[in-house]
Amino acid sequence: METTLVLVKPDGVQRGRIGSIIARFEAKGLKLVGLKLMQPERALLEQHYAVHAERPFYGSLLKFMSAGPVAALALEGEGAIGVVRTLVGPTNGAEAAPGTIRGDYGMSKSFNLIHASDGAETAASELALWFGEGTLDYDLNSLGWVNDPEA
Ligand code: FUP
Repeated sequence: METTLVLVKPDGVQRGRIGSIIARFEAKGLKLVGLKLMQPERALLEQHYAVHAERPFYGSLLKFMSAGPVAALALEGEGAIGVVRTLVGPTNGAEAAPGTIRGDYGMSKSFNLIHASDGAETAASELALWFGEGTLDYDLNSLGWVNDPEA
C-alpha cells in the first residue's frame, strides 16, 4: 500500500476543478486520507520545489504557486504513486493525452492544474511537508453506509 501527495494548484482551484479532480481519484478506487485547502507559505513552496531551485522557471513557479489557495490531498492505494501520476498525465497540458487530468483540463506547461509525487522518496518527504500532522487511518466501506442501521 502506498500514499501519495496531490496538490490542486491555484489555477485548478480558481477554475473550479477541485471537485472534478477529487472525483476522478475516488472513482479510480483511491482512498482519500488527507484533504485541506490552504494558502501555502513561500517557505513551504521553496522546500517543495527545492529540486527545481536552479531551473529558469523556478521564480515564476513559486509566484504562481503562491498566487492563491491550493488543495492538498493525500491518497492511498496499491501502487498509488504510479497510478496517480498516470491519471495526472505529462507536464504540458497541451500535449497530455485526453483522459488524463492535464490532458482534459489544461493547455499549459506551467498552469497545469495539479502536482503529484513522482516516487516513493518524494511522496514520503512531500507528505511530511504538507501533512506534518499525519494522515487518517479509517475503513472505507461504501455499502455499509447506504442504510442507517439505527433507523
Ligand atoms: P511534473 O512532474 O509533471 O509535475 O513536472 P516537473 O516536476 O518536471 O516540474 C514541476 C513543475 O514546474 C511543473 F508542474 C510546472 C513547472 N514547470 C514549468 O513551469 N516550466 C517548465 O518548463 C517545466 C516545469
